[in-house]
Amino acid sequence: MSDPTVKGLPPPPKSYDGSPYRIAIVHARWNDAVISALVAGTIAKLKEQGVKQENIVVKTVPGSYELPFASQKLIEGGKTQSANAAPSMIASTTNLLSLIDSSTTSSTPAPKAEQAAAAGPSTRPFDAVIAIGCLIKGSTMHFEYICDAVSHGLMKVQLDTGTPVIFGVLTALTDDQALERAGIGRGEKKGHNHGEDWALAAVELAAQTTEWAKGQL
Ligand code: DLZ
Repeated sequence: MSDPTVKGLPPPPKSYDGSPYRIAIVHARWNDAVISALVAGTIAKLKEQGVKQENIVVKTVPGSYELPFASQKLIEGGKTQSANAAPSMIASTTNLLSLIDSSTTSSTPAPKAEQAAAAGPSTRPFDAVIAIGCLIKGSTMHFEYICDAVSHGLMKVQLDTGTPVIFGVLTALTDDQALERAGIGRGEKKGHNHGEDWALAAVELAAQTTEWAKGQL
């Protein structure tokens, strides 16, 4: 009999507020039922941790083999977008300062649209990427090659870019193993949605690497 105290992700030593962070999800489309459940579980848990809907960017690729390349390109794209947005950020800061200034001479509050624009989607680089796929073993060596390439590829991307990449790839021997790890098992045992764990890991890594980058150890 399995010991329930041995397996699974225990809670982190402290809780993390996900509200400042921008997270990318890139998912394969192979094995859609499993993937859809995993992506939904991931997004729900990210939001529960405080990550804003507008700061969750979701992209798709055909299969898991494409995940490392897509993760790398998304991370680069996020950095480029952030650099391009910098001049308009300065402009909007100036606008906000002028609003503060005018508030000393007038009691009129800032217009709602301007407040909303200031609180719009973040253009900061991605704080973490969650790569989601589902590989199910068939009768050839295809599964072994792809599992190996994807796991090594995703590790390389996070080490090369300095952005955490969460390994959200199920490597299942049977359909039922995959379904149970997405929380949609066919029997009475529905299993557990691992997307929730990947969301928690993304927020934890985003928070910690942000602190460490500032020398807050
Ligand atoms: C080709 C293939 C096969 C057989 N099985 C899966 C799978 O179980 N899960 C998955 O995510 N992708 C699979 N693929 C597609 C490959 O990952 C990849 O998209 C193609 O080989 C094109 O590069």
